[in-house]
Amino acid sequence: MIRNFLCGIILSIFSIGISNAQTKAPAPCGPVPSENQMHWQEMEYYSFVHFSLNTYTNQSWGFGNESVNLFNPEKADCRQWARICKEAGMKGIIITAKHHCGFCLWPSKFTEYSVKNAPWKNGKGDMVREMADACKEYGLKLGIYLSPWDRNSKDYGKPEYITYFRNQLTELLTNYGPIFEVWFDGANGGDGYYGGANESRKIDRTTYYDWKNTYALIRKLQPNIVIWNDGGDRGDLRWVGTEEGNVGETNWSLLNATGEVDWGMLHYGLESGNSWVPAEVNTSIRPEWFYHPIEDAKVKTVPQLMDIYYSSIGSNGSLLLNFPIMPNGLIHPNDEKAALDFAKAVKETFAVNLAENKKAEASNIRGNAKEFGAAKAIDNNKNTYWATDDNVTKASLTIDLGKPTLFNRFLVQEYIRLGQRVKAFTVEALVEGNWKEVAKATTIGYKRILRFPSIKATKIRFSITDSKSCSVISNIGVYNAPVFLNAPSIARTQYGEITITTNDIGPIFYYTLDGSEPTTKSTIYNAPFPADGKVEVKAIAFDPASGKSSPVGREKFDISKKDWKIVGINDEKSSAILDGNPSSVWHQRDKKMPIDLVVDLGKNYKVSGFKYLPDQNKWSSGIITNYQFYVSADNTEWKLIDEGEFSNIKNNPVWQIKNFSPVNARFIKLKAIKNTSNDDVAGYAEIDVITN
Ligand code: FUL
Repeated sequence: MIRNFLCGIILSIFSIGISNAQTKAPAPCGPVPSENQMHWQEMEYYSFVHFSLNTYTNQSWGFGNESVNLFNPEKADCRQWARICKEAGMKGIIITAKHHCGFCLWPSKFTEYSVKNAPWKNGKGDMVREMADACKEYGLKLGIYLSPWDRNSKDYGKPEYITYFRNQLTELLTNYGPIFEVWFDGANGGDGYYGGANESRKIDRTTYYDWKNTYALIRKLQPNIVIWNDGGDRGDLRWVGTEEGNVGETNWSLLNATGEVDWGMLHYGLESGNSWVPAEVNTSIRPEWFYHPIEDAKVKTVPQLMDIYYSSIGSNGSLLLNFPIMPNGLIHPNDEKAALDFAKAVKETFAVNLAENKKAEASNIRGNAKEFGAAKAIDNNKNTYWATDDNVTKASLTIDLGKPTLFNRFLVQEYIRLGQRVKAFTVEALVEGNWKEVAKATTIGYKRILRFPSIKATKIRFSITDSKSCSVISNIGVYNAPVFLNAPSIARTQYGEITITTNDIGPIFYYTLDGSEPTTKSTIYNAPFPADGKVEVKAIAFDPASGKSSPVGREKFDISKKDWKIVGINDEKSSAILDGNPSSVWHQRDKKMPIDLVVDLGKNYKVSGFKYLPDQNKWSSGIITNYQFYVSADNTEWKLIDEGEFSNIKNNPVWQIKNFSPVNARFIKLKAIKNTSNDDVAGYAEIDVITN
């Protein structure tokens, strides 16, 4: 007996020895990341800072004629930005060295439109230098945003501009140490100052910048860099087609090296792609990219940021989260708090991997070799992996948690140095002897995290149900995340009825109408209630089971819309414009641009601004980019009060808010001059006014 046992041990040691000696690692499957892409992917989370002349003009995009004299951030402190990013768990910062307006945050030798002519530090300042130094001090990597579109340059649109652009790139990539990423915004060409020409200039973005040679220059100057470009010209990283903070549920890190890239490919990647082009999810901590004081109460909440976390880092993407810098040169305390609370929530969520070094077995192990065994997926070592035999594309791995354990998150990583393979997988839990599916998904890639309601189970089974090739899984994590409730949404109908809602299941709401912060002692919400006229509603969601409250949701409503009427339109569906519901929309499709929308406010008001919310649907149309705003006392004589553009409205279709000196108005007219698709459709989710 003992002899047999010993023989068994000797035999199995021998066979492991043989299989180890014979078992080769899997061959790469399709394209694989470069070393630079690999380093970038492992950074996972880093920030954008948006700072330029727009910060002083309350604009999203500068026209290019704004005065350099505006730039005087009296407290500018890149060390504050770096400290916050570091404490928030970020690994780098990308600074808007030059945004579309052309103003340079460094003293470029090639233009006068820069900090060297600004009052800040008497023209001796260099914000890119200060950023580089602060990054170094805090152990962060530095990235550069350089807008290809330059609305100030007289040469924009001509061949000379390419030399100018490359000269600026050379300055930035030579004088500020190692740069981890360079970011080329996709907004290109249109109206601008252009050295005084004040005209519209169009370029062909596929040929104008001669990216091939521009990329060669970049790689020569910074061999370890990754290049971001928004699709057409393949860099190392791709845009995900939205600025809302999410990538597709299916997310291949692949595209074709050449050819068109449509929205679907940006969002989902391309399963058959012949080039490694992973997704970077860029979004702002506030609705807009640049600082607007009106958004101080619109900073994303922890649950919103957690959602973004799962839809970016948890969906095989990286997360590039933006901080708008205030005119004084600092990050606003609300943004700092949100970023640090978010970091704390992430830390709490992933504090204990309940699967680490537990007992694990797999349905197939490559060559039966220990070095490819199930344990390699839960050994907390990113360089080892569980792999199956070459022909095995369906396989499962079961982890024994030892005792009934509560969990609600599943994390899995492929060893992407050998390519991305998995097309579909499921997660099951063993509850009282029965397997129950708790989650399923498609792709994995570098990292995939699934959420599901808490479940108590003794075992967890991860099954790959479809794959391009054998599986190569480097890491699995099982976690029990705390509850984070979303701030409730607050809406008001045209007739003054307030509704409070949430996507979370189960919580109750408390609210205030007097501006005070709501608590569980405030008024409880049972049903929609009337609150017309100017009022600020603040509400929290409260989960009685966990005793946790959500962040405060708040909405400020202006004058009553009860007596408002849309003038000259006979379609009753047009009431969607005033119904207070951001998801309902109405379009004018039977006219030629410019297209007017006239609203009768019912009586005379002192109006000091207006608000426009475009169509919020994914395949939206009629998004107005250029407008004129008129007022009238009698719907006959109109006075032009404001005109301009809703910058960046296509990528970021948030409320567009325009302020002006107060005027008397009984009728208002929003004239749509142009939309994002250059056709004759004007769409409106909501219209509102701001009164004194
Ligand atoms: C967009 C730009 O137009 C915005 O202003 C912002 O810089 C964002 C990151 O990219 O396309």
